[in-house]
Amino acid sequence: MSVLEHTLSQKAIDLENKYGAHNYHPLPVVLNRGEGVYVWDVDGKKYYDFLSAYSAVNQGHCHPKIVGAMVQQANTLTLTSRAFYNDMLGKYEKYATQYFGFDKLLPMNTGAEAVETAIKICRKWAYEKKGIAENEAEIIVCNNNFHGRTTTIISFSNDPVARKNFGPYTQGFIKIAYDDLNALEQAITSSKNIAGFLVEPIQGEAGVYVPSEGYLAKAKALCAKHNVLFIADEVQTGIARTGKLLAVDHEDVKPDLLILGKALSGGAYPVSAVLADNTIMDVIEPGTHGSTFGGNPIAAAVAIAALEVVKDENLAENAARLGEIFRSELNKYIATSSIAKLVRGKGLLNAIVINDTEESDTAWNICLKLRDNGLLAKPTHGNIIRFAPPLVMNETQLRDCVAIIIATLTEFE
Ligand code: IF1
Repeated sequence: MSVLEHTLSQKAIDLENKYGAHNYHPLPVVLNRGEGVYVWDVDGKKYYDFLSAYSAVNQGHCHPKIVGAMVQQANTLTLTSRAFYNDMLGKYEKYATQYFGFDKLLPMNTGAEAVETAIKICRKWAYEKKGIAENEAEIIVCNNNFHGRTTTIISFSNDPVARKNFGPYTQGFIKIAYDDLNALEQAITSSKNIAGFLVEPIQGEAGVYVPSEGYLAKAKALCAKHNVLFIADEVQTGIARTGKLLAVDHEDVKPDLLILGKALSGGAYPVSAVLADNTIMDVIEPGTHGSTFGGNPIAAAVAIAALEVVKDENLAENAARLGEIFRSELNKYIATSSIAKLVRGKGLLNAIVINDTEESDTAWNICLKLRDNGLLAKPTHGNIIRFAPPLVMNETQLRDCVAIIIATLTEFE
């Protein structure tokens, strides 16, 4: 890197270090442009984006249809609050509820807000419809979950870094092992106060853990049998990422509460939502929940465009097909590799487990080398690297990326 290049990038990094809270440790690359599957840094170097902003940019960076909808609405009406009606929210709610097959949608902004909203709806349903004694509702969650960073959500996290010194913690959650139906049945039958089961159809941050075939369907059946709400957090796995519109679609499961975020806007704007049928959503009445920006006209316009792109460009089918190629090609390499232990995932949500300890910096160093070789990815935990490109990638680009990944890993053999 030349002195000038170093200066441009370093200047940006120094500004963040000096004026920004240090709540992240980004890979040292400073981006200033994105288009489709590519991003560029301030020195003009081009990269394949293999993180997609944690699966928010499924439709590709700066998709013209999504940006066009955002700009047009931004020049018309940006925000009314829900104190008044606007002409975009109802259109979006109709489009999205029919798109996903639910009666109603509650619009929010971030994934964590949508998860918090689902928890509130589940609890209110438990007291007003299931008849659980007030303040006694319990929601079952899985170990190694990631559902966001609010105080209630980290209250049921088992990640010490995400939890430490943020107490006192919110009560009313029971933790069980992921992908363990016996543990779920035991927890559901352990008490009459069980209101819901909140689960990621694939555990993303934990390291892209795909549960056993049938887990989601059997978990939903257990919930239905015991009048417990099945709450699917599809913030990361939804919107075509895993090769179906929703990850639960792989098992034909309809959640009682569906949580969406990230790529619901194609990464152009914070848009999240909770969807449910009337028997559940009708516990929400005026004054019981809300948000200044939730359901704003720009969010509505952007989400409609983002969802249209998913269908128009067959992104789920593309993710399924390219994901098979990705795992197949990497498995050929892994068969004789000393550095890569395994690849796992579904559609274009994948991860490679590196043959080193969680504490090692090998995965980080591999990501630095991937960066130098023109591909951006980042470890989830210690020795696991997540690979999640935009779903608009074509086969030629994917095979180019596989070649870059294998060539880079080979340098660490
Ligand atoms: C970070 C990863 C983490 C999510 C699921 C809700 C949310 C997320 C399944 C909250 C957010 C983001 C948050 C970001 C890094 C990234 C992430 F798994 F995607 F990689 F952290 F685990 N449910 N995931 O994955 O949505 O409030 O962020 O809009 O916090 O570091 P949000």
